Amino acid sequence: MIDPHPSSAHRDRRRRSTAAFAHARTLIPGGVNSPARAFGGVGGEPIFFRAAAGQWLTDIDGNRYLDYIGSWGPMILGHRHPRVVAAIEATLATGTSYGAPTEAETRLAELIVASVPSIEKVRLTSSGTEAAMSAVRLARGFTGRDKIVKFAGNYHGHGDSLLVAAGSSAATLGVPDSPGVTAGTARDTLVLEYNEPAELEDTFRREGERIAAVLLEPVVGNMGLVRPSHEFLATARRLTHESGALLVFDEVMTGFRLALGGAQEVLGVTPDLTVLGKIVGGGLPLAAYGGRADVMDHVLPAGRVFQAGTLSGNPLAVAAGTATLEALRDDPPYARLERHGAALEAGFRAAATAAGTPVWIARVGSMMTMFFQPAGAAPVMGWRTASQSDKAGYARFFWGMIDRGVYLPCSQYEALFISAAHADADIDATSVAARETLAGS
Ligand code: KE4
Repeated sequence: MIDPHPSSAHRDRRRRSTAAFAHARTLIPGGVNSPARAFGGVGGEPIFFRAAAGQWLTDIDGNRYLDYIGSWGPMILGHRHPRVVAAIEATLATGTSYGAPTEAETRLAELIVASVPSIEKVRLTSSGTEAAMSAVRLARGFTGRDKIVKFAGNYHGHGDSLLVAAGSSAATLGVPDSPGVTAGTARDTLVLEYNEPAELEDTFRREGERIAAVLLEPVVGNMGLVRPSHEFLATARRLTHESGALLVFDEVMTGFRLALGGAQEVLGVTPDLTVLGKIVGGGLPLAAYGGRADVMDHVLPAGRVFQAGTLSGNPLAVAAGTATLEALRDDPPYARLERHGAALEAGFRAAATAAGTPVWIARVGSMMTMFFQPAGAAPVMGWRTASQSDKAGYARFFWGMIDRGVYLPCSQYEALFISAAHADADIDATSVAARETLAGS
């Protein structure tokens, strides 16, 4: 646990959050419904919120913050976008859940297929975990093989076979392998170092005919932001193709974020299956997995690979996701997000340089991480280097920015997200806050 760094001013301005957290802990494990919110990576106590609009969050003490997590990615349009609110309200007027098919689900499927060329058929689920877990089961069912290759620092939700050397909150909490994941389960998951093509080659030499799939984040957000090398992705694509294994892109975070077609559009690499979440649900519980029709047609009831869900394709979530994707299609924000991303990167870099703070900044579009690294450290290209970050240094930065009204990810091992609602003035103010924070730390 990082030592708490909140200033006394912080504690005084968030008395209601402190009380709310104490009460929540008596009823909810750790006081939160997801460990990523527990502030384990930055110390201190989580802040409780009561409202959001556009790029702004308001906590239960009435403090306002510029929001750079956007619900960990979904809120690319900003909070309470009029098209999304209107779509949810209109759906509310006719019903919220049927447990039966609706035409709205087919319309969302059409939008996903039109946006992501590698997806010919798609199945909706209620969370990214469910979608990733199902894609793994499908890859095993389609190939008849058992082994899955994943990469340290990549997080694919909390399905047992994927909670092995996970990134995201598991890494932040220093618990790479969770209790409860059996040795038998973990045995079929091979965990390699990201951006190490030679290691992947060697693994396929030894295990190729037993590997069902290679699963990866095509741009990693869950160890902080790490870009793939072209050689790494090309090697993964070649080896899976040659061996009959499937290449699965986990685009829960990057899907519709880096482009309408996700990271695969930006990087020009076509996977066999894609896992989607976050933005595709517009902030409501909805995720998806899809890809080659000849693979997807193995999913029950078209095929024999079981997957189901009471609230899969829930009308409210489908309405929010559809409105979000239509807004992204009709008025693509990606040039604006790139401009703001570049400006924020320049602002953070200038602040670190002025303060003499050694950092490594990685960014793709509106996703960015400033790694607090030892002076002269190697570029952060995988978990081996990401995990060397100065977590206490990041924690001091996080709390200094909180005190200046900027809400960054509460972990060095997460990416920040800029929304289409952020204005030039917000980006400038955030850069000034970073300069003041690093100068004072
Ligand atoms: P969910 O089950 O949380 O909807 O999705 C799991 C998941 C799968 N794949 C990727 C690439 C992801 O980033 C995630 C979830 N991301 C974390 C934050 N990095 C969600 C935050 C949380 O767990 O509370």
